[in-house]
Formats: sequence, C-alpha cells, structure tokens
Amino acid sequence: MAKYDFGKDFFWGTSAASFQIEGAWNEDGKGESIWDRFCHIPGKVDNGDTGDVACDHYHRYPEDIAIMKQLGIQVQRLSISWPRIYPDGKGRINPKGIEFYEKVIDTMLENGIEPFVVLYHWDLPQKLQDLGGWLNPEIVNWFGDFSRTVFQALKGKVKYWGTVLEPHVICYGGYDSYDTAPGIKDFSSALLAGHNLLKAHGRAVQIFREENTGGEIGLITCLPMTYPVTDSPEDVAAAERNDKHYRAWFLDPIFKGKYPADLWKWYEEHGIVLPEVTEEDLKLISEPIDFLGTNYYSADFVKAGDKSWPLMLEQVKPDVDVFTDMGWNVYPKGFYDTLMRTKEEYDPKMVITENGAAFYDVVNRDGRIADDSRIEYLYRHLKEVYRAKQDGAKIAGYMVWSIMDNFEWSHGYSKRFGLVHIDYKTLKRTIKDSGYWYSNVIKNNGFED
Ligand code: IFM
Repeated sequence: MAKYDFGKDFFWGTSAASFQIEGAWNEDGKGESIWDRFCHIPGKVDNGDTGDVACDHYHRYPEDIAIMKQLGIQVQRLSISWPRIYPDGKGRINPKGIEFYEKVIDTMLENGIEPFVVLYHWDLPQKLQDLGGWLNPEIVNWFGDFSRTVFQALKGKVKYWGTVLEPHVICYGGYDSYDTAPGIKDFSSALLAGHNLLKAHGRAVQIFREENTGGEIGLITCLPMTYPVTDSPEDVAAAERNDKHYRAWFLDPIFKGKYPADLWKWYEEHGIVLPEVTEEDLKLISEPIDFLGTNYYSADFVKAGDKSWPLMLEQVKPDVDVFTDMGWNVYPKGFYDTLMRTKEEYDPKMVITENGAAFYDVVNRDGRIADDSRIEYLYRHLKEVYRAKQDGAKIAGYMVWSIMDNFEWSHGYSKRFGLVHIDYKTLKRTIKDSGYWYSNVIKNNGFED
C-alpha cells in the first residue's frame, strides 16, 4: 500500500476545455464564440495565436483518448462548446455539434474513461454577446435551453456534470479587465454578469433534475488562499476582502442563499452599482448541488493599498522558492488551507477539478520531455490534498490541468500545462515524464515519499 493512499472510492482524472483544445473553429456548422472574435483582434493574444486549430482535438480525439487510456486516466473533464450546439446561441440546433460530443463521449466510455462534462468554459456564442452576453438577464433562459439540450443528448452517459467554470474569470476577467473575452472594463458590470451567471447556474441545476439526467451536478470555482503580509488589522481586513471576492461572493449565495453582507456594504461604500437581487433569485441560485469543483494553482499575499480598486489592496510577491512559467507562486500549503476553509464555511463534497503548472518544457534529442518541475509541483500539491482529506475534507477525486498542452487564453500557446506535449507545428503528441509519473500515481492510488 502506498504511503499516501487515497482510499478505494477516490478517482483520478485530467481536465481540458473545448476552446483550448478542439480547433475546427468554423467547421461543421459551428458558430463564432467570443474567444474566436477576441483572438482575431490583433494584439489581444500573445504571438497572434488563435483557437482556429488549437490541438486539433476535434479531428484527433480518438488518438487523444487512446493516450488517456494508456495513462490509466479514470475521469476526463471536457467542456461543451455552446456555439457548436447553438451557432446563434439560441434557436437553431446544429446536429453535427451534438454528434461530435456523442462520439467523443462514446469513445471515452468504450475505453473505460468516465466523462466529466462542463457546460460553460468561457466560449459564449458571439451572437449572444451581441445581445449583451452575461449582462442580459435573458441569458438565464438561453443557458437553460442550451443545458437542457445537452442533458437530453448525453443523458445516462455522464456521471459528473459542471454548470459553469470559474465564475471569477467569467465576470471579473471578462467584464473588468481587457485581457479576457469579451474584454469589457467596468466593475459594476462584472458584478451584474456574476449575478446572472449564478442564476443561470441555478437554472441549469433545476433543469438537470427536471430531466432526470442522472449523475451528479456542481459548479467549479478557483479558490486561491489569501494571506495578509502582516498582522496589521488593515492587511488582515484586505486579505479577508480578497478571499470573499473569490470565495464567498459566489459560494455564499449558493450554499447560504445570500451574498456576504460585509463585502456588499464595502462595494456600496466604494460607489459600485450592485445588481438588483430578489428573494426569487437567491432561491434559484441556491438550488442544492451535489459537489463543488475546486481548482487551485497558487496563493495570494496581500496588503492594504490602493492598487486594486475597489478592493483597496495590493498583491505582494511572496518569498517562495518556485514560481511557474505563469509567474504564479508555488505555495502548496495554500491548497490545504483553502480546502479546509471551504470545508469550514460550507462543508461540501469536493472534487479537485484542476491543479497543475505551466513550465517551460525542453524536448530532449531522444524526444523525451523530462519535466521534473511539474512532477515536483504535482507531488507537493497532492500531499496537501491527502492531508486535507485526512483532516476531514470530503474530497472525492483529483484532476490535473491539463491532459495536454493547449491554448492558454491571452497567453496563446506560450504556456504549457500538459502531461502530454503538443508540437504545434506537426500536432505530434508526446507523453511527458509527468504523464508517466501521474499514471503510476493512478495505478497505486497514491504514492510514496
Ligand atoms: O487554462 C486555464 C483553464 O481554462 C481554467 N483554469 C485555469 C487554467 C490555467 O490558467
């Protein structure tokens, strides 16, 4: 038995997302997404990269699934491209889009891999963005219709379902920064987008139950742990605001049926226009879910300051030994702390839906990719998952981001997170050392020191 044995019910997987791997951006009737539009604007994405071809998973999924099988991956997370199913976002359904996901999922199942389907991983149909995107309250119904179509098409084949992924990126990133599609910058809009997103999530959960879809449903958040850099009351309060901005702003409405009152008040005092919230909205948002998907990459270290309005804090570069290629600090203890904080606040069943690192990978002359830094990252973080599990966090499974190198949003293809290397010129796939290492972890249901 491995020293860090995760127990017989634990599952091991990897994750990916439609826009980041599929390519075929305008094939077989697919409509344009906000990320297609964003990438095609010069200067938005590093090196002018686009998702037009990506890893060409759309055509090469049988090869990719064969690699997953070779590695022993038990669960594979994928997302559904909304504009592949509804080219105009609503109305007309594209049968070829449905066919594609049916084929992918059937191939996974034939190979003994459990699919984990996320409905929304950021590729909103551009046609809906033209109508206001997440700022238009009608999106709750549009997302509901899309969800129903997907539930009906894939019913009985999928055990794990995710509604929306990383609400903070969709609303703060998309509506309060320039480097994430649709590239709007207005904090009040970000909060409105977030509120509509939470309602859309709740509507999808309702429809999931109405349709007797089977399996389990949850949503996926990324929860960095925030630490104040000193014990001063100002820094401690700033850290608390940062934490609530990521965690409580989305999870309190879901698990407690209300927004966090102190952060709400703070925003009011800083001139933010807050969304109108009704009792009915909160009831919808707090539809019970089966699990919480939790992503973790690094920790935030903050002090009070005025760099980040309206939170009024500054991010401080911590004194840690490793930073990834994204410039993110490697702070495994933050993983344990954030899992335990979520446990203390809400105590949900959790699935680690993403954890991983971008490092610059060198392909050796013999073709081998000796990515020891990634192995070290995964090993150190898995130990923290184990510790949280031992201390009572209800963690059902763990998934690496990502099965393969892919399109890292505004960084294009310059950042590599994969267990499998992609040569973007030839599209050749090569399993990295981390892939073989993870395969062993799966085989042993854990690892030794
Ligand atoms: O690539 C992203 C993914 O799409 C969402 N979670 C974080 C990953 C790394 O940045």
